[in-house]
Amino acid sequence: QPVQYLADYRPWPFTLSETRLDVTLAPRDTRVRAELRLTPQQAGSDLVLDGGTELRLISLTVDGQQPDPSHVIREGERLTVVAAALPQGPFTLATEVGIDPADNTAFEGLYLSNGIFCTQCEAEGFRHITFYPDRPDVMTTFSVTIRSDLPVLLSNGNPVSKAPGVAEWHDPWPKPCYLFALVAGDLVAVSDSFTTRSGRKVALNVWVRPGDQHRADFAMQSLIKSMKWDEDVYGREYDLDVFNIVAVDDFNMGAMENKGLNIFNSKLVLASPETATDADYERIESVIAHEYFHNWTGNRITCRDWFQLCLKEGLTVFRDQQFTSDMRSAAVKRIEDVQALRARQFREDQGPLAHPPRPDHYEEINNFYTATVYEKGAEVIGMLKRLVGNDGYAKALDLYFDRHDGDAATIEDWLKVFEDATGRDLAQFKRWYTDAGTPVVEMSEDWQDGRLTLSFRQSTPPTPGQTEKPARIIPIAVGLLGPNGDEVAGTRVLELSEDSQSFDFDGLSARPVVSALRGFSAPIILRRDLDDATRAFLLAHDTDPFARWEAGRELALSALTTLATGGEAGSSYIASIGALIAEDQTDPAFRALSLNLPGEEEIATRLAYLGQTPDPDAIHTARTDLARRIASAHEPLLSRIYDEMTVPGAYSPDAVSAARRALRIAALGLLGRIDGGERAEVLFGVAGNMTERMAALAVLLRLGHGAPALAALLDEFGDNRLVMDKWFSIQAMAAPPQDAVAVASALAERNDFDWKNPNRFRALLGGLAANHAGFHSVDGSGYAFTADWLIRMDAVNPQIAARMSTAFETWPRYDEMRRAHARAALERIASVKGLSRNTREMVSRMIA
Ligand code: DPP
Ligand code: ZN
Repeated sequence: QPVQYLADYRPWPFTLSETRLDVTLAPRDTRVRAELRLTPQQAGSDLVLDGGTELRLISLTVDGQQPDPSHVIREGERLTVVAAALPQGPFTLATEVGIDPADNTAFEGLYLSNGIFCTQCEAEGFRHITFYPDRPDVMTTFSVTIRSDLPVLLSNGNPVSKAPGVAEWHDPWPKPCYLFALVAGDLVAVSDSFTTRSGRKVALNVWVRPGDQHRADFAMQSLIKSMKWDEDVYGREYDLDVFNIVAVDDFNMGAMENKGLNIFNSKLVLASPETATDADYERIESVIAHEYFHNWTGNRITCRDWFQLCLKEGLTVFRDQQFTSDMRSAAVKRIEDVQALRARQFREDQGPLAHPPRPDHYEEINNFYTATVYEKGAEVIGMLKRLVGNDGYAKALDLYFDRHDGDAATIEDWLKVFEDATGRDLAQFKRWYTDAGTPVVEMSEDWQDGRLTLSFRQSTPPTPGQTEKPARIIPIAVGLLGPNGDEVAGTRVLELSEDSQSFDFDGLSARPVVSALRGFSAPIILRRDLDDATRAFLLAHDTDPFARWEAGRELALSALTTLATGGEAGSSYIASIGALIAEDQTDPAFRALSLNLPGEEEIATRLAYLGQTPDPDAIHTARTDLARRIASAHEPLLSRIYDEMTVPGAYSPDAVSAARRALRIAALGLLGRIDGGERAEVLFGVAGNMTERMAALAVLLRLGHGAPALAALLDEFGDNRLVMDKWFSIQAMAAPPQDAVAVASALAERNDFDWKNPNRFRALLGGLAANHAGFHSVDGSGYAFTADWLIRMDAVNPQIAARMSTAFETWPRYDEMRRAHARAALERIASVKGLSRNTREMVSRMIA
């Protein structure tokens, strides 16, 4: 199956009304007996099931009879029972297979993670458990029997019975097999309950390894908040008697929304003040919510096929973003989301891996769990909401849940509910789903006789396989500020639909300053000619928090790009940022976000976008110098902030406390440029929380004197996987660029570099990739090191290798020398015999 096309979709020619599984667990020889109740829908159809080549077929019967062996054909990842061997009416197919979970290093299907049996079936993992129609549009009820001596045996749905050595589960909600889950192990639960608004009492459990219970409370509280929020905001109630969450150490993704039995990467469940940072807590809260919200957007309404992945993921990300905005600060959340979108999705859109939120072809679906499908998918929904208004959105969502509950739906279905609920034609809007690339919108202003005219031109650069980019619907939220900084016109949403368009604002007594793209109203690049003085004015006065932050960001970026290309700049930014952080009334989190300079990757992206070749070393130097100048210019102020922004009392991960710590460590990072690391050294020793300790450690590592702090952490947390992941990653990330590859190589030699664990591998390789000037070392050593490890990982876990290969996705924008090294590294990967389909697809797209 080389390339799959959306256009080739055909319904499955059978219906499946029931699935019964009976699983006898053993590390090397697990037996899976499956009974599928099938009815042919088209006479003469062969029954074609998916099944990994490693499945050992032990028996197969149709209505209890063994078919003639010539009627059962195994070919690649397929098993076919030819039509001649099948009844015309309903029948039962029964199979038994043997599998080897202990040998499953790809962590897809049923595998062992530190003695815990667990599963991961999205997207196509169920075929590694048994022969099955492994496609999301085949939905049915599951009854599962698990046989094992392990104490805790879990599956989807509600428990039916439990006796020593055997447990039965029944899931009454029809579901596709990618939502199947099974867990068995020596686990303990942190338990609570939630009563839904219609009075159903739901037992809640977060299952962890014995000894980790005290790190699971925050996850439980996050779950309870999510359940309440989905009732209050979307009117969605939970629909089973139990909701189980299990934390496992080896997990390819962050977490998985299996019906009633979510399985999580332990780093997104376990948290205590000594081990987790504020960012970890915020992420745990949002991912717990995300997976819970999938119960309606993903599980009750699923996807017809994997091309529609953004139907559930874009919507569920949008919902978890709304949730976090309600739990914390909406303004800060929006800025964080935009930063993440630019760092990951804009980067993707500008390079060889660009694809639309709904792709129309793929080789390996696991390569499409991307920032474009997820985060851009969420942005597209944010635009829809802006265009139809809050009431229109609420009506459309109610209609979506009414109309499609129990369905495997498409993006067309999704857009149709908006059209039907609001009367709006969304044919042109649909391009956001089908077209790749980030639109560039140029805005210009004309001022005459009290009338301001804003003119816009939109264009989208070509992306692989898509050269023509017709105009899209783009909502641009605009407000006007008077010369004294007061808002003279509140936010108005201008709707672009053509290549060029103008809008007038009349009756103005003086020329206003335009605050544009408020709230980041569309995922575009807005270009406008603004001088530093106007940006500084917006940074001082804009009433829209995003636009205000953006003005500061633009000031910083324009200084940094100038500095990185040999010019002189920065004084305007330094002055403005000093004024902003001195505003004691302004949210510390906002001040922290404004004070943190754009990263080196972001500067490189901006330079590339301006048509220049980024020089990673010059970028690093420019950023370091500007940070030092800011610190020198504002030392007393930063020092006062550092001293004042302490948080009294016991650690709490709430937004207000986290905001103070964020501003404090932003100040620390700058002061560390001029105080020789004195403050960081003290803080590392006295801080009672991981947020401040990691920030202090980063300062020390950048200065090249992190050794004592690293030794202290190792001593204290050497047996805590999650802390050790941070220990690995921060060293690679914060090392001075010229040392980064050597640091990473030395870390890779350690016995505790348990590289087959996805978190540990990502910590080291991802840490190096995040060290921009280190990874892009001009001698090619960063590329070569990464390629060596991708090749090694590919043989063990193709999903992780393919995902991490995106470290290379920006290679075409660098200079000739670096390009030659990067290409050589990619070609070396491509030449590996037996390279996985996953990595092969990624590498060939990148060197196409
Ligand atoms: N578990 C992944 C997520 O929730 C894939 N569905 O996004
Ligand atoms: Zn999701």
